[in-house]
Amino acid sequence: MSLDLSTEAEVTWCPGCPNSQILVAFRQAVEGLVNDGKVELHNIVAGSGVGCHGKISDYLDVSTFNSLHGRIVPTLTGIKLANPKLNVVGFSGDGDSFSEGFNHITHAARSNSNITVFLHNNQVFALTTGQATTTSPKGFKGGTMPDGSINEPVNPVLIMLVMGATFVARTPASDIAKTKEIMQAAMMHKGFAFVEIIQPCITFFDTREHFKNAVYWLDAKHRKGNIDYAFKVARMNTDEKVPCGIIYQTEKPTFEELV
Ligand SMILES: Cc1ncc(C[n+]2csc(CCOP(=O)(O)OP(=O)(O)O)c2C)c(N)n1
Ligand SMILES: [Mg+2]
Repeated sequence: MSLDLSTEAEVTWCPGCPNSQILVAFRQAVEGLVNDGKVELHNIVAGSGVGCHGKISDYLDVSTFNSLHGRIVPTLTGIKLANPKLNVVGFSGDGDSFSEGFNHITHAARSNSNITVFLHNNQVFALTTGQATTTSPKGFKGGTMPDGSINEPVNPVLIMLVMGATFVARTPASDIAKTKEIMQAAMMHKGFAFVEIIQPCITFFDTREHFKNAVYWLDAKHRKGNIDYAFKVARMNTDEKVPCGIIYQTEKPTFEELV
């Protein structure tokens, strides 16, 4: 059965923004899971943070919530704790969860809250017109740092592994079919699922060419629960090659079960 998950809200992302590809992938992911009987539509909650990415909740005809900047993750944890039947997913930005909300995402991973976080990593504060976030590369030039950012970037995949996330993946927004599959796997995972989505900002930090050439897919047979392999993948220099796919998956009791 085809599900129409669109809304009447006008899509105001820049024409060509990969956020639209993430939106399509998620709609397809939900449609597939609902049609396969794996999740009921009324049990899906899709929250978002503040930033361009955050508009996604306006374009999804499911139960949604738009949080304060950096606060989507604890909001989702609260929703899941109040009603564990819900399938709770959040859309966050690199600024949202690795700058303002860094403390929240790390602790949600540590406690293995049974939620899913999709990180729209465009390596920039896009909505506020192009300042450096924690994931911007050293030397990144923006309005507030015309001579280039002086800090080393953080690596979201590595941080999530260190903090104990039980599902960690990376996918490029440009590959809608693969992103959909990974979203479905993340939403079906029991425990904290984190997906870094490479989402070049075509207006303030256009990295499309780099990622088009650098992305490659991991061989799935190595991944299951192999933390040494996952750390090796996470530490790879993404200036050269960008490994994508499910990097790590394991099982642990969830925060909600333990509470
Ligand atoms: C506490 C707080 N600090 C700063 C802001 C201003 N602000 C709004 S959106 C935004 C940028 C968001 O960047 P990111 O999370 O990477 O999302 P993107 O726009 O790149 O999708 C900022 C800094 C705010 N709304 N609240
Ligand atoms: Mg951003």
